[in-house]
Amino acid sequence: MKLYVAPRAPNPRRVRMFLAEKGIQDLELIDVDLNAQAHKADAFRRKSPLARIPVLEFDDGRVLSETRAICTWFEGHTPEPNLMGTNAEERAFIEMADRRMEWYLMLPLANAIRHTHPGLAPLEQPQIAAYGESQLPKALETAAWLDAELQRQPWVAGERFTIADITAFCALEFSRLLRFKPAEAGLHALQAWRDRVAQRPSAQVS
Ligand SMILES: N[C@@H](CCC(=O)N[C@@H](CS)C(=O)NCC(=O)O)C(=O)O
Repeated sequence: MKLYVAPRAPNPRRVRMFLAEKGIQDLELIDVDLNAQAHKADAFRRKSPLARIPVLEFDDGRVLSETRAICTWFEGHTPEPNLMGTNAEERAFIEMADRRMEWYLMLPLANAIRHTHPGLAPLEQPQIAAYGESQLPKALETAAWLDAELQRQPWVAGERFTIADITAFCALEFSRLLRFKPAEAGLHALQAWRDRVAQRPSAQVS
């Protein structure tokens, strides 16, 4: 199996962190040079028609993209440690938490960066600075809500570490490009949670 990734890109990082949590190492990692637009070349579009990574390519030629779908595949084939829920009840609540992190934290943060940071200009054309600036307060609103959640519970989805923590962590790490630090915004529970996740061996992948 081959996993197409790019250093510092948050979605490939989510998959790599998920794999590290599960101790899965038996797959080939292939770096895609996003700045050089390698993901938009015809050869790569045959694997990922919407020119996005991460992409998982099976030995039989099938290709799976979308971070959550890739994680679902690995969760099914390597169930322990469980990161996505052990029964329908838990799966639904963890998915809710994960999608909240994806849509209301990662997406506005990513758009804030993509539309304002010169390093992201090759990927985001046109860059619309005003749009990027409008996204940061939306991400901060979610971050403030999450801070309150983390004052009541240790992890994003509740009592244990799950895929939702991985999504939130990768989003926050990417936001360091904006020099965003939760503690400086008064979000101390979020900062403490971030620092705890950063101690995990899986957080070392980038
Ligand atoms: N919904 C997709 C998002 C994938 C995505 O946007 N990946 C970024 C890297 S983090 C990418 O491929 N960007 C290429 C581009 O913007 O042209 C997922 O969950 O995997």
